[in-house]
Amino acid sequence: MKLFTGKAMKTALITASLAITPTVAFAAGDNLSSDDFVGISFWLISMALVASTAFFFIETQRVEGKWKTSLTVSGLVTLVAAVHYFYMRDVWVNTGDTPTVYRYIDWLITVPLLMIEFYLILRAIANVSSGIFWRLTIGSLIMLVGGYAGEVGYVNAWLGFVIGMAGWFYILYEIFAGEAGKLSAEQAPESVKSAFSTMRWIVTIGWAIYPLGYFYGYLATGDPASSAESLNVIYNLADVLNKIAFGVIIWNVAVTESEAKA
Ligand SMILES: *C/C=C(C)/C=C/C=C(C)/C=C/C1=C(C)CCCC1(C)C
Repeated sequence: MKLFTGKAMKTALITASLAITPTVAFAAGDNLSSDDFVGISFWLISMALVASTAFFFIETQRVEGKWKTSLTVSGLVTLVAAVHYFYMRDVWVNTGDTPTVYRYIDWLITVPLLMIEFYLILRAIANVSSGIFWRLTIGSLIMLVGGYAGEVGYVNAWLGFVIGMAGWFYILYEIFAGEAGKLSAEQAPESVKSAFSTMRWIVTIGWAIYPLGYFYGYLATGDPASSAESLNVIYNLADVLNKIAFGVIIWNVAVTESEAKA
């Protein structure tokens, strides 16, 4: 079954470009100064996210039916992030402030979508209980709500950090030692096993960058202006790995598995 026919594909692409265009225009009044490296990193990454979105959506045409959903979700992650990057870039360029609220809105949507990817790639190869999906979603919510409450000062910065870490460890437990980890080890073909394993290392190493950013931004003592700069650069680079590279791994396994069947 073809999930995206030629027409549906065009509609999806047009919708995506429509979603993006007004936000691009919205940025037109700004002057990005040539020594604002944090601002430049916001620009570079927003463009990379747009390009990745187009790539993932177009490549859904190339893979077998059951892999199309995974690729579509990768494209949604980069699309949602691209739009947030336009707003974040404007906040940064205009005010020099850290766009915390946009980051967390972005994470609130993209992190659960990234978690769904683990569920989807397992579902493409085995019978999977919805418990995996719920546990990963709940872990993400605890992680993000804890971090947000700490960053904006609803709770003590350390308390927010500890709650956030607990949510993240819960996710790691599920994908390494819990039902999801066991399923991949016992039932997945080689290519899926290897993708699953790379994905969970991204969630371990790549995701560790965010609590480090939080630590240097809020818990370590230092000059507040320079820690705002490092916080944003660190988060921006982390997103390249955790959103774009993560999507590319899924794209790779989807293409490999589809071509093996063909
Ligand atoms: C695309 C965006 C992603 C993958 C964002 C991930 C965010 C995190 C892994 C955040 C983790 C945090 C903790 C583990 C502790 C508390 C503070 C957070 C929210 C920064």
